[in-house]
Amino acid sequence: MSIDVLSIFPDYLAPLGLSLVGKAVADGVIALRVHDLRDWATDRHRTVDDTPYGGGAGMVMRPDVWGRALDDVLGGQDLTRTVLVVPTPAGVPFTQAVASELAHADRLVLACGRYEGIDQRFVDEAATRMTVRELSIGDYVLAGGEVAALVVVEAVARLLPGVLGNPESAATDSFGTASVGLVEHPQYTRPPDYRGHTVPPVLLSGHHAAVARWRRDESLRRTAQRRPELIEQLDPTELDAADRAV
Ligand code: 6GU
Repeated sequence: MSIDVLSIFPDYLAPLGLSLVGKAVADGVIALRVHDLRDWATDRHRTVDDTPYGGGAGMVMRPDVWGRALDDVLGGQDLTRTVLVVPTPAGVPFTQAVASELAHADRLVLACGRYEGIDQRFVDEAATRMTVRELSIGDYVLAGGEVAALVVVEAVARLLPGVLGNPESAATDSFGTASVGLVEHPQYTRPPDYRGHTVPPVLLSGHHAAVARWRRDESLRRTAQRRPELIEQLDPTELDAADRAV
């Protein structure tokens, strides 16, 4: 997969060179390029924004600067499997299902806005040529799209073939395919006694069915406590008798 990130703070994307995403880039699974949007400004001050039509606070990013940057980054390629991702608090919620869809693209371009956002015409014009996803990573306001871009790239990268050491962990962790709609059970490792806190005995029992049942119960209990709205959305046919007892 090829991933291009456009930002006025390209250094903000430096963490993409580390850890799981950094390894995927080093292994050639991801071709990653980070660009400075100001390279497409035309004035001496490399201006990328202007005051909002209609008045109000803040500045809006100019569509012409963004449009030139996008065209250059795309470089006249076939756009059928290209997705432009625009992080914005006004976007559709970014979920594991959206990450899975994005993982099927050949190419992602992430347009990180700052200030009051990007002129809507940039998004609307791009949408006449390619798939565009305006995405929000949660109900809070960040100063710009860069952190959201890190979130999206990492969530997508770990779904790409050959990126995770153990593909099963992508399927079993919270919101993965094997446990749709439940958060994960707690995890334990050595030592068996940490400052007086011991490990649930069933996990030391060697009884695999009992361990699986305990984990399922803990997932349900945690989900009910922390994410009651997810319990409402559960498919009742996917609950067994033991689930219903929790
Ligand atoms: Cl994608 N961008 C910004 N600026 N703030 C956000 C967000 C995105 N998602 C939640 N808050």
